[in-house]
Amino acid sequence: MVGQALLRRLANEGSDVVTVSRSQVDLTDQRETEDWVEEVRPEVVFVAAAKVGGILANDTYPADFIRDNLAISQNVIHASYRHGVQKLLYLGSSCIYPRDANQPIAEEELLSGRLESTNEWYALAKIAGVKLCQAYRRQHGCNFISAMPCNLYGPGDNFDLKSSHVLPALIRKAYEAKVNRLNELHVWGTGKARREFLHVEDCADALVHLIKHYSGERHINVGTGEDLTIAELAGKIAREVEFNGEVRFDTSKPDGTPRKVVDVRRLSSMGWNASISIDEGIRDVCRWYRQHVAKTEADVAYA
Ligand code: GFB
Repeated sequence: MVGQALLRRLANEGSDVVTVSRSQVDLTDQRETEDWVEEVRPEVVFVAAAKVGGILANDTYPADFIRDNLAISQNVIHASYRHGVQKLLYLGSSCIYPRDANQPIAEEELLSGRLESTNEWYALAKIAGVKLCQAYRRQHGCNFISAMPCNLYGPGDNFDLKSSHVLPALIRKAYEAKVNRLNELHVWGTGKARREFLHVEDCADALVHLIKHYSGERHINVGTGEDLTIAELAGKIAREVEFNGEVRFDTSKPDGTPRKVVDVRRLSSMGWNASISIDEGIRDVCRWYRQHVAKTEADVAYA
């Protein structure tokens, strides 16, 4: 999702953009990654590739999340160093911060406390990626930077209910409930957990801003600086989809981190702020979902 958004964003920059699909190069494979970077010799690299998923996927497949993400980070960063990449931006996630970090979470909170147990494997791999960038900068003088976005969403998101994040999951559930004339929308957890959501087009724009204007060792938060409860999010999605039934909370499912809203003052002081509101973003993704994912006749009729 981030890679596709970056391609759309970079189309306005006049850059020669090179990509490679997962079927052609497995970034968890050191040899394949090194060979590809050596052949292409990019000047700039965005490391948006990762194994990602929502709370359930993270909790169910800890080995995949830590192994694949460590391997991708190490292979891409080392190959970029070996083959003279001039600038690299590594994408992390706000889940790298301690579960009970002070809110809004400033960059300095990294490694100040215990991680959230549902995603500590993914978080550890992402922290290692940030540290790799810092270490290659210190030892080899590489201009490698890191960005920590909050929860991302947008066109091209994953709508599979077992592996998706909350926003696409609730859009799908609300549509299916509406189309099948169900009375209830099932939301995991208590609904009280708070999350910050950034539209992927905003994220891509921020990443391009950072690659142009930032060259420091410190990772930089990327977000809107505003959050809402999962119950409020479910309400907004239900209204957008015109689902008029009841929202039910399944407290047998975990809430995860109680709150993670990032402090965006550093990025803001560099001249970048998010521009897509959560309401506009939900509308945009619902439209995208109707056009690209909803396939049943009833869905098409509703669209
Ligand atoms: O988006 P999500 O899976 O990821 O869940 P995290 C956010 C909140 O939404 C949790 C609740 O409190 C979930 O219990 N939720 C309610 C749901 N209904 C649903 C649903 O149908 N599906 C999902 N998926 N959640 C992930 C991390 O954490 O965030 C990753 O596991 C990564 O490592 C990513 O950092 C951005 O925000 O809890």
